[in-house]
Amino acid sequence: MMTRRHAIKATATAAGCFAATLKAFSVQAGGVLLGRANPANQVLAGASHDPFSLPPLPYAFDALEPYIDAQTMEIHHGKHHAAYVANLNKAVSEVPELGLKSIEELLRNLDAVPEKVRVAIRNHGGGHYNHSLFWQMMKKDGGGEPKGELAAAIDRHFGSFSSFKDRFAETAVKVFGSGWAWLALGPGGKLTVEPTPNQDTPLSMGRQPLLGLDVWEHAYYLKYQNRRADYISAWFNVVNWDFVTERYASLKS
Ligand code: MN3
Repeated sequence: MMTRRHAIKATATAAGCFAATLKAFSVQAGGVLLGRANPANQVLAGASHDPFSLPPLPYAFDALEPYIDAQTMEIHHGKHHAAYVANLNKAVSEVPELGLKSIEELLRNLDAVPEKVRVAIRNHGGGHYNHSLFWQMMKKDGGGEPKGELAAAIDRHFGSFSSFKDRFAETAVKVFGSGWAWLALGPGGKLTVEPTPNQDTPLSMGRQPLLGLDVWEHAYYLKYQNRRADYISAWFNVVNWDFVTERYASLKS
């Protein structure tokens, strides 16, 4: 016999599953596609009732060689990011209606998340969100400098691209322990360079991440060991400025 409680749970699960299917097609962050609507994503969503799924890496594991090695990318995406997704889904299963919200909605208003899962959503949801962006913020044959409006805004806020780069690198070097360095867009079009600890994201502080650098040791230790500064300067060679520029354009309007 199906009790009322079971019926509610079944409905919530079905709704979560529907939301997952929708998300696979259109996970958006301010108009910018976070996940890619591709067959691999649809298979992931179709095979699971979990509301959140691991987006496929948008390039091969070795695409960022020699700056970021293939083994690091494979473990980073397939183990670390996958674990954030699994733990996020586990937390959401305790409060199924959260599965109807996008990851952006959850992180933008953590105070609205029930206390019993708030830390888990902050850490694992943040991990899922940050990494989903991070993969897109890099590409094969990346690097160089931004163009157009973003280049002008960087000059305006930081003096020049080169002083922005120095400031970003210094912020990333100085993160104590595990965390991220960000270029973020705040109210009134203000650009900031800022660190976050753990998997915290500028999104939870009212700013949109434009560019982020993961400085957890899992992001670089196999190739760079303790030489985080070397990883940071190498990483600038794989930055996908086209993605960052488009993201800036769509978020600032
Ligand atoms: Mn990471």
